[in-house]
Amino acid sequence: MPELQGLYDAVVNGDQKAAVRLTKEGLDAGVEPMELLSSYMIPAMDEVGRRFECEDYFVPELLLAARAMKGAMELIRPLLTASGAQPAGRVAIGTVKGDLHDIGKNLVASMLEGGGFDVLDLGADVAPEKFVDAVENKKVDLICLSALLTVTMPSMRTTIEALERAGVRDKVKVIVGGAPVTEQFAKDIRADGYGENANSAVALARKLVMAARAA
Ligand code: B1M
Repeated sequence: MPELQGLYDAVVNGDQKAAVRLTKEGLDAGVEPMELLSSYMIPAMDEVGRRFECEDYFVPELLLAARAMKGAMELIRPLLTASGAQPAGRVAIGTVKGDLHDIGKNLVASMLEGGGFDVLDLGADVAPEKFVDAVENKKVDLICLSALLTVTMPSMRTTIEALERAGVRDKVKVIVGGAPVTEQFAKDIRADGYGENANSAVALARKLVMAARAA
């Protein structure tokens, strides 16, 4: 069994090569992909955030850590995605306008794919009109909005307002998530739900899409 604490250290230290090597070793030794993510990689990103807050780390260190995380995620992502014969629903996902954080959003997208959803990933810094376009032209059942900054949370509200103005709000369910987002905030902006993490986002997506189909 590889020394998995090294994976935590590799992400904290922004050492992409080591992160990729240790992830591969862990997977080869039969460690579950979710175990690598939730016990080592996500706690490592939390530690990076903590160091940034107390000014031990600055933006370059955040970027290196993100690069290490993304390198390791490239090995994990295909294992989270499964090809269901019948899609559970069609989802458009994106990080809202002004916000460049995409690691959590990518993780939610992979888990949704793994849960059998057909996922249209709109990327990061996504303008409200792009979500409106996805409802009007791509026939999505569900929109997933991610935000990591308190200053970009209002873009979630703006996106929902844009859907309302375009007259398509009742054609789609909207769920929101990301570290600063709360259940109460989701209610305040008239979202249909809040996902605390990638797993709960998939469970909620399934529940909402099934309820909409049954209605
Ligand atoms: Co930024 N950053 N960052 N950053 N960054 C945070 C978010 C911060 C908390 C760090 C800190 O101060 N402790 C802080 C935000 C403070 C705040 O607003 N409350 C911060 C800041 C301030 C900034 C800048 C402003 C820094 C600067 O320039 N001075 C700047 C903003 C740029 C911008 O977006 N306009 C900035 C930039 C960056 C980088 C680009 C360098 C890099 C991002 C690279 C990338 O994503 N491609 C970065 C990083 C890496 C972080 C931290 C360290 C890690 C984020 C991460 O990837 N976490 C972060 C500190 C932290 O989170 N601890 C920080 C791992 C990821 C798996 O978790 O994204 O939370 P997360 O996703 C989770 C859940 O939240 C949830 O599921 C996921 C899995 O459980 N989830 C959903 C997410 N979306 C969901 C959607 C759902 C449901 C669940 O349904 C739709």
